[in-house]
Amino acid sequence: MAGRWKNDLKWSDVTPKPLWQNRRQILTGVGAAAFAGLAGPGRALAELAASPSAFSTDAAPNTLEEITTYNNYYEFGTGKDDPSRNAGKMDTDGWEVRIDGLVDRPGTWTMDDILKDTALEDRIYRLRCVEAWSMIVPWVGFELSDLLAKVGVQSGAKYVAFETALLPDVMPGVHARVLDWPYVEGLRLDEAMNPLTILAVGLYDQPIPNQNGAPIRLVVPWKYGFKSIKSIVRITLTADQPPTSWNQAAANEYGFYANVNPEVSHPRWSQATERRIGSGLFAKRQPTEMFNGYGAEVAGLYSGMDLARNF
Ligand SMILES: Nc1nc2c(c(=O)[nH]1)N[C@H]1C(S)=C(S)[C@@H](COP(=O)(O)O)O[C@H]1N2
Ligand SMILES: [Mo]
Repeated sequence: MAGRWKNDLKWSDVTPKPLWQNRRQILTGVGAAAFAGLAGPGRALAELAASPSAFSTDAAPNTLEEITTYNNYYEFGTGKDDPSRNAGKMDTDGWEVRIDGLVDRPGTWTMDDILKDTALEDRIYRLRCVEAWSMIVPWVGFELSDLLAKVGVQSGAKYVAFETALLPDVMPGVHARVLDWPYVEGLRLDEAMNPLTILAVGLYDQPIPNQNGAPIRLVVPWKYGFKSIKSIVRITLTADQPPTSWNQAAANEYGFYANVNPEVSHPRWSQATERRIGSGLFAKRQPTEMFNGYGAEVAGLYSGMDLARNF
């Protein structure tokens, strides 16, 4: 869609900035000139043009600094600041996503293919990690259902499986057997088709930083953060429930569904409350909401299911 980017730039024209700068600075001529210098020859600076969404929370987003320095991306290390220190070496130029399985048009998609005729939206979502911390993140993305419609989901498909890139040369974390790499995740097809489920390509109106899952990652806001798989290279439509990394690592701690649920404790800690990142050392924990507060949109997906058993 023309105008997806200001100046009609293509995804491949954009270099995510090595250093994140104040947005106000970007919009001034001085800032833009400084960036053009940083971006290097032949590369242009773009700001993602996205429309607002009724699905956004009006809660104040966490700062870009918080969102990009407190991360879980175990391929780059298990420390919260490991991804921001290590993920810069991942090269996302020429990224491709293979879409296959029970689809009418299997194939390999570049980011330009994926974003062609795709309207981007701002989605300011709550993110609740299974470790009982939370953030508010202003994603830029589009509904997964838009992409699935383009590939044509066949009637036998019941689940969607996702896979993260496995790049041992730049991912120090994959040399440790914390998980069985590559990181894999999955959704039931109706969960994948829900309008809340997005593929994010941006954050704070800029291409998504590597540590947050560049160049394209899943965001499923009513589920624990580990379902929102980063740096996707493969999407497969399947008839059977696909294996998922955390469930395989510890099935008694991490279920396939992983819906945020304050009433179902993790075996080692309560999920009733959460710590909002950036709220300060002495801030009160806040109550965790069923489905992370998205029950009006998604509770119907689970009617009749025992959510304590299907955790
Ligand atoms: N490939 C991959 N995806 C991943 C993870 C990971 O380690 N590897 N961590 C998950 C977890 S536990 C969370 S809470 C979110 C964190 O996303 P953020 O760092 O953008 O806040 O990413 C999820 N996606
Ligand atoms: Mo998480």
